[in-house]
Amino acid sequence: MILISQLAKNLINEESVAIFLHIRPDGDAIGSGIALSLALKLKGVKADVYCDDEIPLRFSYLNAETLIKKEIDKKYSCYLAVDCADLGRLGGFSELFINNKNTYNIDHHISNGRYAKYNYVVDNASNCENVFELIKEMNVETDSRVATALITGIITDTGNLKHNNVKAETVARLSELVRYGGDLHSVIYYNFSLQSQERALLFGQTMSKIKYYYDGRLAMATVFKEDLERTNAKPYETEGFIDFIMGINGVKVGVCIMELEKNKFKASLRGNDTDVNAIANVFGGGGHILAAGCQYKGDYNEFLDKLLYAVKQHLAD
Ligand SMILES: [Mn+2]
Repeated sequence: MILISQLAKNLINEESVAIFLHIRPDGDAIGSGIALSLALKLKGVKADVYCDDEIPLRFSYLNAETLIKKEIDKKYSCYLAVDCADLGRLGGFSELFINNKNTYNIDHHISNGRYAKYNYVVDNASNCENVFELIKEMNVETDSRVATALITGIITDTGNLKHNNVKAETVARLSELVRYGGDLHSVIYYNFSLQSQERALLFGQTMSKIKYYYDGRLAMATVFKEDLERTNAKPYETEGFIDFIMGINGVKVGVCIMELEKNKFKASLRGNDTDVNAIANVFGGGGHILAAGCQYKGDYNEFLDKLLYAVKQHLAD
């Protein structure tokens, strides 16, 4: 792994940096990308942010829809992925990334595939914390825009500080960022309070159909495409559903399944004293010990059976 001091040195000596976010971009990817691009610009390095997916509207307080582009039409001296555990998650940009020699990977997922020339992977609660440390190493004075972007990753990847990935350092960095003028209130309001009527409807319907297994230690909810169509909610609006499930008394493993297309599913897994990374591994997925994800191609009931079996193998008493 590249040392953070070397990483900072390398990046400020680059002429231009193309920063890539994973598909289905979340607050940590968006915050990492925007903060790093702003900091690089303050150092006189050209930097742009790209994502092969829609940027959720709620991130407009970061001006994300303007700052993040979908099409790339120029060359850069290096290519950098943030918050992205595996290259496939760059979507249509994966190939461009593979075909370039000067690549960087800044991430916090333990399952990260170290797919770049320079890999910087540290298991902090959010990748924005890694980016914050890097920005300090680059000797950039963090301004309020950078601070708000970084707060976004910390707050969203910790589920509004509710997950037990929060460490003293996480809170210390958050405090530092608020002192730099970061807008904590907006971050929490736009990510955890504000929702559309459509999302509220989908939330209610989904939670009314939660299924419990193994004496309530496993709770599972599923959002079918038909549910999205009926309620008019957007796929990304299911974010946060899993956190609600984890608050149910007695739940050790929470699963939220989304039907992506016919016979193709995505599952988000959360654990409470249970290694859900190991469960996701069974299906070729991964993430963190207590928060992971995977995909499955095939019949829904077949997926359910296999998932129930895999969970049973790892479930804590
Ligand atoms: Mn993240």
